[in-house]
Amino acid sequence: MKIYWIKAQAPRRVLALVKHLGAQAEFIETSRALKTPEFAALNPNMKAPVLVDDDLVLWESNAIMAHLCIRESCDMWPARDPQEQVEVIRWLSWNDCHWAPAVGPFYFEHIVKRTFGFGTPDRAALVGKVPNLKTFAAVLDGHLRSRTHVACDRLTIADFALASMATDWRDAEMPLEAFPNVVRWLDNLMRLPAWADPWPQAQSAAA
Ligand SMILES: N[C@@H](CCC(=O)N[C@@H](CS)C(=O)NCC(=O)O)C(=O)O
Repeated sequence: MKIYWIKAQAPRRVLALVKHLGAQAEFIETSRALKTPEFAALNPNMKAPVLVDDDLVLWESNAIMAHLCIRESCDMWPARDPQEQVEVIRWLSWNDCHWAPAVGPFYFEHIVKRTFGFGTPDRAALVGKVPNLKTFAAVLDGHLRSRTHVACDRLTIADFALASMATDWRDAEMPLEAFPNVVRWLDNLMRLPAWADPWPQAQSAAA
């Protein structure tokens, strides 16, 4: 199995899960190859992550996480329970439509720019993003008031999806201090070694 990755939030979900599951994989750092025809043949979106598992070529981190759970018999994707699948899909959808767009501008200005050398954060551009972040942080905080995890009362791929940008909230200057249940949930995830340090050590690089 091969995982094509760059040091960014969507690959982070997949890399953390592979490590958490103890699955064997070759990790291919792809930042210099994303826009090549060879990589476009794997993922026409020219984005990471991509998983290659025998004949299967899979892009989209949530789908990759579900595949990994099925492959490794892990209930972080509830393959045998349709009602739990509904619950996980609800939160994956909420992430894509609401939470990721709310936290994404902060993640981009502070983390993406620093990681890829795109310049300094434009804090002024973030001022207008605060109300939307607070709106959806309040939803998540209320949900987590009586829960340790986002879905199914246990760790699922929904936790990794929702936390993939928010986990950097302090560095990214996301105003989440007023949402203690979100902070507790993010701090607890950081106690998972695979989540705290998902990045592969030895890297092969795509040309
Ligand atoms: N929805 C996709 C997002 C993929 C994506 O946007 N990947 C980013 C990193 S988080 C990327 O490859 N960016 C490089 C680029 O767009 O050039 C997923 O979850 O896999």
